[in-house]
Amino acid sequence: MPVVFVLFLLLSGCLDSGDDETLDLQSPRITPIISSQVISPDHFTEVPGDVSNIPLAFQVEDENGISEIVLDVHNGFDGHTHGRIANNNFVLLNYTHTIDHADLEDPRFFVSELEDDLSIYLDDTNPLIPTGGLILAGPYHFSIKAADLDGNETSYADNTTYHTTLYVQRDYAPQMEVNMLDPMTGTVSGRIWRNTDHASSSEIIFLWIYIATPNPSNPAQEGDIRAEWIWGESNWSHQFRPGSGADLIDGEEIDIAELLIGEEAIRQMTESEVLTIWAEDANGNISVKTF
Ligand SMILES: [Ca+2]
Repeated sequence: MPVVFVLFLLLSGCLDSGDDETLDLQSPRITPIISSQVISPDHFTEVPGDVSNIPLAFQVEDENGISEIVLDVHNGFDGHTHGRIANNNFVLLNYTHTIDHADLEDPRFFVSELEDDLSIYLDDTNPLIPTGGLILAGPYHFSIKAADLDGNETSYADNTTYHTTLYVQRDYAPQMEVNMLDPMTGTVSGRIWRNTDHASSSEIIFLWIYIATPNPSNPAQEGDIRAEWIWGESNWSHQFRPGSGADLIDGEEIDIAELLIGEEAIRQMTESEVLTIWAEDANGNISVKTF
């Protein structure tokens, strides 16, 4: 037998003989439930205006036992508000829920299926939303973290914490539709408008339109932006773009074709790129849709 191979056997024998096999360095694994390809809510979920709760479906496993699972939603508007939106009934959506070790039937395995009704409520069923309060539409960060009994925690850095952005749309926030998007001819048509049927709507004050390649492997970001346009002035500061741009002519009804006519960046759009529209109103709502 070659010397190197003997050494290998001796070394692996040594490793196996200690207490090492009981040492758990692995954080809990957060995965989709068996019957599904994805965790719910999925990456970049757009929550329609008439939906009042976001169903959760995921499972968590750890061989040495789960100590806790923490679910969290907080705003991803990326900044602070100006004083001008402080005097209305709108509140930021907040949600937090902790599942403790003591709550677990099986300490090594937790599963929440859609029918279990573990949901994020978007109305005052959620104790963090005051009675009669309206949540601000906008991008929110959602995360599922977990820790095991040995203190190993999931992390954002290696994506073992599940995290994504949810785009919560509301009927009182800016509305938008794109009827045609044709890179061949460089044509975009559609509209962005204030929903005057809703008493809590307000005028549109800011528009950010961008062309980007979505990056699902980096769910914290909106993708790699190739071209962008800005009109009006935002209520929210943002890390990656200016807070104001060219004058916004109309806060009630905006023709997208007029805004983007002749833009070469539309003609250059590839199969993997998308057009995203981010519209804000005077109350602080943000509507984001991707086409
Ligand atoms: Ca573990």
